[in-house]
Amino acid sequence: MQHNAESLRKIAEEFLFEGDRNAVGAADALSEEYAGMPIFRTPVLVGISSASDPLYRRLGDESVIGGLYRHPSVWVSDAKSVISVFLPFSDAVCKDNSKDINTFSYGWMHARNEGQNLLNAVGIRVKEEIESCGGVAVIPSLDGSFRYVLPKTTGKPHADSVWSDRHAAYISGLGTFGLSTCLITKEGTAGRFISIVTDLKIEPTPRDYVGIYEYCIKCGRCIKNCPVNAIYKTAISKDRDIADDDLKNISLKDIQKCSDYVDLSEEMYYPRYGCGKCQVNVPCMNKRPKRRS
Ligand code: B12
Ligand code: SF4
Ligand code: SF4
Repeated sequence: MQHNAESLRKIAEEFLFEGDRNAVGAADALSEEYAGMPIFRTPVLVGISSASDPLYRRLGDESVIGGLYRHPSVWVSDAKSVISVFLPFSDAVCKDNSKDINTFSYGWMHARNEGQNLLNAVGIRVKEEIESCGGVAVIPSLDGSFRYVLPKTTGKPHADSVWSDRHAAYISGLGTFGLSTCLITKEGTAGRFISIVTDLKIEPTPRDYVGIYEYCIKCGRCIKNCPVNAIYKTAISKDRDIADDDLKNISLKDIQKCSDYVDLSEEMYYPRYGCGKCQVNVPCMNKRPKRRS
């Protein structure tokens, strides 16, 4: 079968909503009221990019991701396409995390942890579909060699990783970054991404944007929401490739502060963790935000 973005999207969506897979199990629930809470909502988004898109070469620049990053052709020799999948969080998850900025949300932590397991299963379902069509497929984030490093270790202002699912989503036409550095899709920013690299040729999804921060309306709500002020207005380092128009308003993040805060949630709720206040109660939470005219 010759797949395209829509056929893969349907496979992912059907799998996600089969039976009661998309709900927090009673045995896992941090408290009774979370049992049965839906984790994701429709529609699942799927974008495709060509593995030979020149942007994939750019990601290795120190100012974009850095030296750890591996090109799609390192993950799959003769890679032809990258499939990017976005699962938006349910209204219940977003509502729960919107209730109190200074408290870790059980609903969000379930979405981070049980949601990630479900996202992995969706990724594996897509990978198996590709394999059943004779393709080779690799999910970088599930590969044993996946790793990332943070400023504390490197002294660099941002994280470096062997693969970034957000950058793959950007190249695959799913959306652009925001001031929080989170990726904003047409279904918003609250949700999770996974990517599958394959040697099957699949028609790429056109990008309806040029700038890397084009969907962000620079309202600053994510900055206000962050409990540890990890997102702030600052001077832009000149080596970062940001459109002139964005330079006036842009904010960057203190990733280390964020990471330390997420670690605190883990100390309190191990094995679960997560914060995500920058992704809720914001105009880009569940849709592409509109600029006021
Ligand atoms: C390492 C990591 C972290 C680290 C560092 C985060 C970071 N911003 O890098 C820590 C622990 C702090 C963290 C925190 C969180 N994370 Co995290 N994390 C990751 C991970 C594993 C890798 C991220 C990575 O590669 N960063 C690399 C750096 C370079 O990325 P960057 O700084 O954003 O990149 C900028 C530059 O490249 C710049 N740029 C400059 N020039 C150019 C040129 C071009 C062409 C381009 C494209 C870009 C560009 O633009 C980017 C945006 O400013 C991914 C999963 C994955 N495998 O991808 C999840 C991921 C990014 N995390 C996610 C989430 C949800 C969170 C949290 C909300 C925690 C939670 N779950 O409760 C917070 C949010 C923090 C935030 N505001 O970003 C989601 C993001 C979803 C989204 N909508 O964006 C991801 C994608 C996980 C997933 N599977 O969905 N995370
Ligand atoms: S909250 Fe506003 S400034 Fe922050 S990423 Fe969303 S649209 Fe951009
Ligand atoms: S995840 Fe929490 S700590 Fe990290 S940037 Fe977002 S709001 Fe701030």
